[in-house]
Amino acid sequence: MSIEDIFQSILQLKRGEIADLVQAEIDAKTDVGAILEQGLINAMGEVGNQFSEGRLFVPEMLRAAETMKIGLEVLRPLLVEADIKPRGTVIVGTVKGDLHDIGKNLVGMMLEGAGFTVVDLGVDVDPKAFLDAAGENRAQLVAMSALLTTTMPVMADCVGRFKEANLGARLIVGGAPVNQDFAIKISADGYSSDAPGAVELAKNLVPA
Ligand code: B12
Repeated sequence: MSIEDIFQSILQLKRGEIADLVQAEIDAKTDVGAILEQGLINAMGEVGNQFSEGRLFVPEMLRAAETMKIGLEVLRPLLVEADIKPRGTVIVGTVKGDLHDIGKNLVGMMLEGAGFTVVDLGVDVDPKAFLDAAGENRAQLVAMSALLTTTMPVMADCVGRFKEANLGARLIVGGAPVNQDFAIKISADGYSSDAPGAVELAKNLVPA
């Protein structure tokens, strides 16, 4: 068994197999980062390519995502293994109109692993819900995810409302179509292209 088998199990939509495959790699002491990147994340990238090329459709994309999530749950204890005292509270969510949650979940897990208390608002979160949750939880940081170009403007709306409300929480953004230029343009406090980068941002913006 190998990481390639994990990659293939996602492409072949084998929901029943992936948990055992991931566990086998963990037992074999394969690097967790490699399982995550080369097995799980790369497979979703390939699913996206096949969707763009019209070789795979929404129902398959959904099953691939479900398969990936099962694999991610097996990795979860290793990703959140933390022995650090609480560092602060982060609100995470995917913005209004957007139902993609795998990247957001990964960011949440890694932030948890770094000692942050994570309040996950799920998907399709409107700016007011981000604002309310940040106030109620006295959050230091809000991490927003968007996977669709059409939902990126919601991030701008959200940043604007936070600045107006002057709550003091910092805002970071991410997701496949988001980039540094966009983050600067909307006056977000930070951007990263991946979950470890989100943790670095969080540590810098919310010092222990
Ligand atoms: C799986 C998937 C789905 C699943 C989602 C299931 C789920 N529970 O998430 C389903 C089938 C529901 C779906 C639906 C749709 N999808 Co879709 N989907 C994907 C796919 C294949 C993978 C996304 C994924 O999970 N990637 C893996 C994770 C780990 O990566 P990630 O999300 O990018 O997250 C990483 C970083 O971006 C970053 N990050 C993420 N969030 C954050 C937040 C912060 C703060 C930070 C710092 C970092 C960060 O860290 C993460 C880990 O490293 C992508 C293709 C792709 N290459 O992205 C298309 C894709 C995003 N989908 C697309 C489309 C078009 C759709 C639909 C409109 C299709 C349709 N016709 O219905 C619908 C929209 C539904 C909706 N309203 O949201 C397009 C978007 C095109 C665009 N430019 O807008 C893509 C790019 C496919 C393509 N190539 O065309 N989709």
